[in-house]
Amino acid sequence: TVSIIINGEDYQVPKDSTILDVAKEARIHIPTLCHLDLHNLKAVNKAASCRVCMVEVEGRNNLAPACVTKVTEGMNIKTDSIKSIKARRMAVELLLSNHPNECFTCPKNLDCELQSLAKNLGITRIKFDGERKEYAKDTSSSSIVKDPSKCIMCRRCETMCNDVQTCGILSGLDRGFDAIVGPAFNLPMKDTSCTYCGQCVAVCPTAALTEVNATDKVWSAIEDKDKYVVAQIAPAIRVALGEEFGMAPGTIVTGKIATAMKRMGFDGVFDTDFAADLTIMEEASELIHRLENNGTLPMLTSCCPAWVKFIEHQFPELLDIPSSCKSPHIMFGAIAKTYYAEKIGVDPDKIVVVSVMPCIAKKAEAERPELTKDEANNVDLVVTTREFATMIKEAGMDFPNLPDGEFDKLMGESTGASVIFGTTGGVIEAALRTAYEWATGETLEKVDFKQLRGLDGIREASVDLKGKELKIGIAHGLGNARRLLEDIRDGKSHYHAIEIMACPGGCVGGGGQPYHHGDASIVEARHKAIYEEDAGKKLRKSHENPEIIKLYDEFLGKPLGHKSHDLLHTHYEK
Ligand code: HC1
Ligand code: SF4
Repeated sequence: TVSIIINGEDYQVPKDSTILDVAKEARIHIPTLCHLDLHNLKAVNKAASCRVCMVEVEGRNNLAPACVTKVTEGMNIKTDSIKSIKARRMAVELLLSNHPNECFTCPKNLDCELQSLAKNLGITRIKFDGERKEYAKDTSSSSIVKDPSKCIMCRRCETMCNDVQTCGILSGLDRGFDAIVGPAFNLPMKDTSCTYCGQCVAVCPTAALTEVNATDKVWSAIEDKDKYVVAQIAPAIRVALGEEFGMAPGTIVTGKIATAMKRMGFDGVFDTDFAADLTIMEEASELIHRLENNGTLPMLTSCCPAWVKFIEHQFPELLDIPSSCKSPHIMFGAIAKTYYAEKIGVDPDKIVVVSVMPCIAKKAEAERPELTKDEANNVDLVVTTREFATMIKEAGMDFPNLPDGEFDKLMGESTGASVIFGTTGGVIEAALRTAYEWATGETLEKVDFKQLRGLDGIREASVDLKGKELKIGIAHGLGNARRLLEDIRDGKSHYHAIEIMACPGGCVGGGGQPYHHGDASIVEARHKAIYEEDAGKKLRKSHENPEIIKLYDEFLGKPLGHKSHDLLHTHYEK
């Protein structure tokens, strides 16, 4: 350790720490902007470009950026001197002088870190009134809008895309006043290998990167009396949406969501969890089929669209290993426009399926040619958790005080197995709960496969299927996925089944979830809540869902049968 003084008080702190780290530990607030510490993901943004965290160090002429300056023995630091406060304000005023002046209509209004910093530093006018750089927005993709005029060169997106996701899409372009972050040659996002995971959006402090907003389209569909609009919510929404209304991370709000959707005017209010149970019926059957018939192994889960795009771009030679199952929300759309349409006697062309997802990639997924080749698209519109929260606010609902409602019949029932889809390891655990019973013919008494759980980036476990060992691999975050895929490509993988989710934490950490500003404890709280919701469910295994049993009895026949093949499976080609 070393002895230092901060704001007149003595501290013993670990050698090699930064001033910012030790200040945090001492509960001394130093404002930051570009700084992003994702220690749980082993990534730190060290750009030190914003000059907001400047502090005074005795004996030095210049102020020091606290985020990258290491403490040394005897260092005497002042974080709150007039000189450092003035320097911070100057740094932010300079940023604002080259930033569009449109907070009212900005998608990040009240969620913007630059905006709140300006407020907290007491900035009430912009001193420097020079030329502002303006760039065209990139609206080429169905998932992400890039608005370089709002880029403050913090490089957080770059750290996320390159160091965590290993996709290498975003980097600094040009220099000085013209500098922005973007894809090489400033290509439109749709012409890059971007997976639309949205992790760059999740960490962008301003609105330089945001999701494509579909809320107006959803309201118009609801307003259109000719349309029959059904909504579904993803597993991970129920443990995160409350945050948008001041509720603690991990608060379970499933019932309130059902009520909110009904009050918004949706004709049918459903749960993607129903479709996750359906996915397990097909995916567990596919796994057993591959195991028993010398099929391609390992089998990889395929419900995460960013991960599917990643394998298409980065490992096209491995495209035969993901499961052929469509993702749950897409399966939901297919069943809503066939079975459900038939049951309620509505023309499928009139049905509009809206997915509420924690994910930005789901927007582009819903437009994939493989999934839209039928006359009716499987899913018509996708909004993120954040967009859905905005809709609830627009409708003036007091969300935390809404009564609990229920999802509608036919596609609203779900089991604990489907809930855990929302976090890393959950899909494979759900598949095992069913595959175990089908492969062994025995009842699985203990449904909690604790060995598959946790938040380590890569995990492995082996499960005994009555004498047959099943080896499971799990990765979340695309950098971790890359490591498992490299092993498969090089013939070094020993797994039978692998679950991959593109976002750190799985869907609970999705790019469309309430902003967590890099705070790992928020994703952790959502992760815990998912298992809590699972434990509280009466039914815990997908094949026990009575609405799923009815769906097979009355419509689909059997898993991997003809109808399933047509409606629920696909084939991805680059
Ligand atoms: Fe997910 Fe899925 S779990 S992909 O992570 O398989 O987005 O929540 O909806 O489709 O069910 C996301 C979550 C979600 C699908 C399911
Ligand atoms: Fe990179 Fe994901 Fe952002 Fe695309 S969406 S630029 S892959 S972080």
